[in-house]
Amino acid sequence: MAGIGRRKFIQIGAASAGVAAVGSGLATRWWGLDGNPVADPGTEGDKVVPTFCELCFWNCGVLAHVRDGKVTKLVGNPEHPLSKGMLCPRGAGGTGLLYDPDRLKKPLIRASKRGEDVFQEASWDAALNKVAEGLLEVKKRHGPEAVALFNHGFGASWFKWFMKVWGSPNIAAPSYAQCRGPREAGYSLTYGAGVGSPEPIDIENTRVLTLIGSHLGENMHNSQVQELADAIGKGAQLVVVDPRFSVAAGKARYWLPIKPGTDIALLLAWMNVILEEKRHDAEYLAKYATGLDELKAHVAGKTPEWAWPITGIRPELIRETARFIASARPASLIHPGRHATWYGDDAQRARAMAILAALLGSYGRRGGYLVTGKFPLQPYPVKAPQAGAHAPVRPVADKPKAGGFPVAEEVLASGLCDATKPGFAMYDMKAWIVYGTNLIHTLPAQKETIQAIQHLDLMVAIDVLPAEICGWADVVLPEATYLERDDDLQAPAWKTPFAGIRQAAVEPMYDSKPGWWIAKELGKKVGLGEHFPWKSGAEFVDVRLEASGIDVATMRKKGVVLGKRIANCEEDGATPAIFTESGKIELHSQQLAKLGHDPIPSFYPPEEGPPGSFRLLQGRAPTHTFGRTTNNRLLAEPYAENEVWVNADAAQALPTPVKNGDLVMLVNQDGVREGPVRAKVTQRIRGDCVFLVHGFGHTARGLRFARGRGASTAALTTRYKVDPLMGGTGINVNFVRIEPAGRTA
Ligand SMILES: Nc1nc2c(c(=O)[nH]1)N[C@H]1C(S)=C(S)[C@@H](COP(=O)(O)OP(=O)(O)OC[C@H]3O[C@@H](n4cnc5c(=O)[nH]c(N)nc54)[C@H](O)[C@@H]3O)O[C@H]1N2
Ligand SMILES: Nc1nc2c(c(=O)[nH]1)N[C@H]1C(S)=C(S)[C@@H](COP(=O)(O)OP(=O)(O)OC[C@H]3O[C@@H](n4cnc5c(=O)[nH]c(N)nc54)[C@H](O)[C@@H]3O)O[C@H]1N2
Ligand code: SF4
Ligand SMILES: [Mo]
Repeated sequence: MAGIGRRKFIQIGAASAGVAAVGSGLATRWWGLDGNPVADPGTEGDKVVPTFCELCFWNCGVLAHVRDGKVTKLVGNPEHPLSKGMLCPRGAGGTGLLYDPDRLKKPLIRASKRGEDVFQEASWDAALNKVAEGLLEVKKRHGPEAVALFNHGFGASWFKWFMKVWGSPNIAAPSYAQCRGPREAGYSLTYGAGVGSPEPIDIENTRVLTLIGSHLGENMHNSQVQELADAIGKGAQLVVVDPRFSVAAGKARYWLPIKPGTDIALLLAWMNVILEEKRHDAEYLAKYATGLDELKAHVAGKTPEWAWPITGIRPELIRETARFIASARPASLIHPGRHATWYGDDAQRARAMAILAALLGSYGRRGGYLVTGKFPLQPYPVKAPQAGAHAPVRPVADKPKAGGFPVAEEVLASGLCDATKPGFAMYDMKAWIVYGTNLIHTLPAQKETIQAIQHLDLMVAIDVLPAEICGWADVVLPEATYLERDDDLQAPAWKTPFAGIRQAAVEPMYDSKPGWWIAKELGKKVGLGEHFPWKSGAEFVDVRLEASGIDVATMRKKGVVLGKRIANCEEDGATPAIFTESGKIELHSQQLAKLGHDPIPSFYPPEEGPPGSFRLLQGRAPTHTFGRTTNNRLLAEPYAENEVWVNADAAQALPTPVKNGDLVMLVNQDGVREGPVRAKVTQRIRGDCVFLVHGFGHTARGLRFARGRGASTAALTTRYKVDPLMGGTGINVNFVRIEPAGRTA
């Protein structure tokens, strides 16, 4: 990858363009992937096909250049609001997935014990027959609801429809209980609506941006990083709260190296200063909020001096930053974060952030939280399941028998996994369909996931790569990648409503098939064919476009249509989107009081680890998305394996001191050993924690490139702490010792 270093990707500077996003190809030479030599990913195509990206879940608009039936380069669609002409490095490297020589090529049927990863190739007919027979058997014995769908990614829509007509409500994505669920709950309790994705925040126009762990710049959600660069270019200031000196911290006016797990104390102290010094937006709160008196009383003693020994942040710095944050209101944005499952008290931390945002009057105001809208699209005319025929009868099985998780608004993936082990829920799961999620690396406590899988009668994995989860499946179905398939239309809520199209740039390689086809054929085989009337993915989309009054040819040529601009903030004439029962922003939550939970967040100290251990923190690298890109040879060039960040003084004080670049083993509190992994010895992290990028340390034998590279955060995450409000699984409760590589336990 001549000419492109890591630095170039992660720069967030005054220069407004460029940032994280790269407009053109990644490399300047040919790169060979076994039998799939691909032209220089900078080569212009003789055909350009607009579509949208699936290297992560942001779904940016892409222009795919095609020459001689091969995708040569991927660039951002300038008309698409999420990419604005630029892709992040992962999106630009999408051909590394399309031409990955390790892709799943044919359907596979298990030929040995579960988990041994031994399969026989099969025809689609044979593989789908096996799935259909298994599903019908489960339905006969245990009811349709005993089938669960785990899914992540845009292409899952076809399989969600399958589940709907099949008659099971047990559909979960790990992006709720393992990711943004606590945030959604915290904001919902406060404003009556969760944040959603893409986040409706106005980074572009903010004057002070406060990041509480959200490591933008490493976390590469494209438009957010572009807006961040623009904002910095226009003089916006950053306050970064992170135990680690993140990329964003490098651009910040203030870095608060907080003791992990103590953010609620800092947030309460900030509120204390803002309220005591009357720096809050009293007029806004009088108009829109309730519970200010209770909040004032609650934070009265929570002074910066109180928070100091808890957080490790000096009182003067807490005061100064509180004043600084308040000085920019309402264009002072407390970023809501995204991956919030950290310590098990996460919904309350998110609520504290939501309350602080309200004190600043930034919810519904320019530079804060915006009002967004969806492009109105007509559905494809499908025959809906009839109540009593196949519509689900039993409720979702993700909650414990005894009740619990009163404010969960989506299905918990971890809850469905629990419900597969007998005795947890009102009924057990007997079959899993797993679409685009590598549950072995994604749910905490791998042993529990595997235990659950061993209770199943049938497990089907639909994937593009032979990920760990495929190794545990009975049947593996190879999906065509996003560049080879048509999918449904996208129309997320956004500042300007828009609709985008995914269309195949090239034919599916090998014997892979698009999701619309797999779901339809499976539907036919289980006797539900009438509910899958579409002729193809493209026909499905065209019918929707026509019914919605959108010109098909224009959409297919441009890739995106923009809706009417809407008023996004109070300054434009919109009212803040408050949907609580009281109709007000609930600084004090009646709902939580009734449920017997703290109506205003309180700080409880996180449990400490064993002596001599470090708390394990996890995050992202700019060129990777979890484990889904770590086998992508193109994206591995700048970052092929993760490294463990260790504080320099702490590394020196270890029984066997560790130098930068040394190979070490990580041993967690339950004796799990991971590595060898290189140590990044640095002053950029506190001494009580270490940091690893998630997604490495693969064990699947088919991932010939990624296997064995780096250390697996998933393997080290043997413990998790469940959020009592919504069931999220906090993972920052694991601790590791650092040992020299080579020493055996
Ligand atoms: N230990 C630990 N666990 C975590 C996290 C963490 O930081 N640490 N992060 C959490 C977060 S924030 C999230 S959102 C989740 C994400 O977790 P997942 O959604 O499981 O994401 P990946 O691990 O990337 O797995 C995606 C799978 O989809 C496959 N895939 C990729 N593209 C396609 C496609 O087009 N079609 C199909 N059918 N399959 C495809 C990939 O090969 C891979 O097997 O993990 C959570 N779990
Ligand atoms: N390149 C890239 N970008 C991505 C993704 C990806 O896989 N790759 N995934 C996307 C997805 S699905 C998600 S959910 C987001 C995740 O990205 P974020 O929402 O930013 O969430 P995390 O990954 O949990 O954040 C990790 C940061 O939190 C810090 N941290 C850890 N513990 C604490 C603490 O107690 N307090 C504070 N204040 N900080 C702490 C860590 O040091 C690290 O810098 O990224 C998205 N963007
Ligand atoms: S942020 Fe990057 S990886 Fe995610 S959809 Fe956009 S270009 Fe693709
Ligand atoms: Mo996530």
